[in-house]
Amino acid sequence: MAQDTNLPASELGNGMKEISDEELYSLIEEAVLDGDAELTMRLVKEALANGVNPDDIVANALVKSMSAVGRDFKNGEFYIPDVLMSSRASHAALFALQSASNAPALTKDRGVVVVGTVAGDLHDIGKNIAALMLQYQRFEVVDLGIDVVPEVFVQAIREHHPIVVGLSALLTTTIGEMRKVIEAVDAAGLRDTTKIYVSGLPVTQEFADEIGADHYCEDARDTLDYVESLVG
Ligand code: B12
Repeated sequence: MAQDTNLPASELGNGMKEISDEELYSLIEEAVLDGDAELTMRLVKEALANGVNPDDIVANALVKSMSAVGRDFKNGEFYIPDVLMSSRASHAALFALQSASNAPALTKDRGVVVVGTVAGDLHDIGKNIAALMLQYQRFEVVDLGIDVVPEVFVQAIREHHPIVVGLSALLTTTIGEMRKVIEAVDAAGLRDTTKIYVSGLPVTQEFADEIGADHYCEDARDTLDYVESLVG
């Protein structure tokens, strides 16, 4: 454990080195649930410094913690401000992962992937996790952000010639926007130039088939498998 960490000894024992990876994941998960961005960031940095694999931090701490946030929000134990605090903490973790000196993802020689959350939708945690995992596998990720209208996806395809475009939506009221993106790409004559896949909580394989998407990704791991399968 680095000396500048101000964590209570009771929380961390006598040193981070004595803490197992599992305990560390739990601490990160707890910090995200508490909405403590500073502590989350510090723990992630310490974990990286101690050689913990970034992918494992994402899978075992971040995805888990935001799923727990979702569960608590659903159960009425968390309110929007709590959710916002937790998502802020998870963003801090992603930032720490991205800026870590020992993070992989330095070369981007495997092609471009465009990602974005569709119009009307502000959810971006899942998209950011998927984007980060793709970057670790040396893909260049053009992240269009949230609330992205179809024309911006079309423009990004023209500009970046991606292998694949990943659309994200977390609301039943916004998944219809995915169809609009596919239609706009089609109308621009670009549908044959790129694959389009869809992801997010309310999205299903059936829905993906219905709107003519090339693929449905259940989670970030599935995304990697899919994109890998496209590049060979
Ligand atoms: C965090 C959150 C918020 C935060 C978002 C912060 C942010 N920066 O993202 C805030 C507070 C802003 C928010 C707002 C709202 N939310 Co909200 N939110 C959530 C919550 C709790 C967690 C979502 C999340 O981050 N999950 C964790 C990530 C890791 O999982 P994931 O997104 O599913 O992503 C995984 C896969 O889907 C996939 N994936 C996802 N996207 C992508 C993209 C690509 C390219 C790829 C490859 C993969 C991929 O990979 C990821 C990792 O495996 C969910 C509950 C839940 N159980 O999901 C509700 C939830 C999605 N929200 C909901 C609602 C209703 C709202 C609001 C309308 C609330 C309100 N009354 O204002 C607003 C809408 C705002 C808007 N216009 O978008 C509902 C949606 C219900 C529905 N049927 O539509 C949910 C399900 C909660 C609930 N049970 O009611 N929310």
